[in-house]
Amino acid sequence: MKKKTIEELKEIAKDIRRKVVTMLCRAGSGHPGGSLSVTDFITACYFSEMNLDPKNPKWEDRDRFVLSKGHVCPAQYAALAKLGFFPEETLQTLREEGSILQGHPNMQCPGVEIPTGSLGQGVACAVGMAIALKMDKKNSRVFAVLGDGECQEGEVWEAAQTANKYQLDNLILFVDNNNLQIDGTTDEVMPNRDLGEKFKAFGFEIYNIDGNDMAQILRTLDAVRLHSHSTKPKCIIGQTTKGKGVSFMENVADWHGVAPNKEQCEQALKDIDANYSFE
Ligand SMILES: Cc1ncc(C[n+]2csc(CCOP(=O)(O)OP(=O)(O)O)c2C)c(N)n1
Ligand SMILES: [Mg+2]
Repeated sequence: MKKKTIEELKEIAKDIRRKVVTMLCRAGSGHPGGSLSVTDFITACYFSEMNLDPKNPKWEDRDRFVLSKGHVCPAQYAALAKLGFFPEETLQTLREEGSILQGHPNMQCPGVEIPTGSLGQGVACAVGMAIALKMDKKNSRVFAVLGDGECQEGEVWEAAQTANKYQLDNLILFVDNNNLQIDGTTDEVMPNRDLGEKFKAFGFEIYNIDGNDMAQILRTLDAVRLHSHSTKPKCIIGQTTKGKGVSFMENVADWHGVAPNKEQCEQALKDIDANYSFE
């Protein structure tokens, strides 16, 4: 596949944001804030970095993507549909009974590797996948996305210890560091600053970036792939904005798990089209 330009990837991210707000508005429920903060990283992974075959989702040599903060699956679903894992019309069935697109990802959805939603579990599964790939002498890599609030879960650190023990250089974590969780800032609820230092202490190679800057994300993924010669597992700490790209959602904790109504959706689409808060 021809490498996409930064501008093309930004356009894809924009379209994913549009799809996220439209899907949530239609469903009347879901999690916009954390879906919009992680959209740029998801776009870079799916449309530039990972080896996948949408026509053969279980291809043995594929890279694995684990959305450990599973509540933001609308962004993942939009990416999978755009790639052709399933028809784009299916996005309109988000959260309907019987749909393959439930409020948290499950394996009825082509491209989903493991059901997630119980915070902390996805990253532990990602570690298991990375170990299995090494045992099978595969070159595939595992990309896992965590929330900063999720990093309050003990299981995250059990997984991190294990990744260090087995020197899982095929594991790339992305922490979507948007400083907010379900009902407030991480500082208010359970302070856990300096996540980079914490993962470093657990044996990871750390990359601190602006997680909503496509150019920085791509440079970092290049650096991980081309220039990292250590056997350490990798962790990208992406500083992001919850609700990124929608004026009235940015940095507002209340937009964690509420869907926009029709008028709000229209405004959100206008903001996204106008590249609100992007240069
Ligand atoms: C084990 C577990 N406890 C609680 C929840 C409820 N819950 C869903 S999202 C969320 C906040 C997550 O915050 P963060 O990881 O920062 O994700 P963000 O939405 O900010 O991206 C919580 C507590 C859950 N899904 N799993
Ligand atoms: Mg958060």
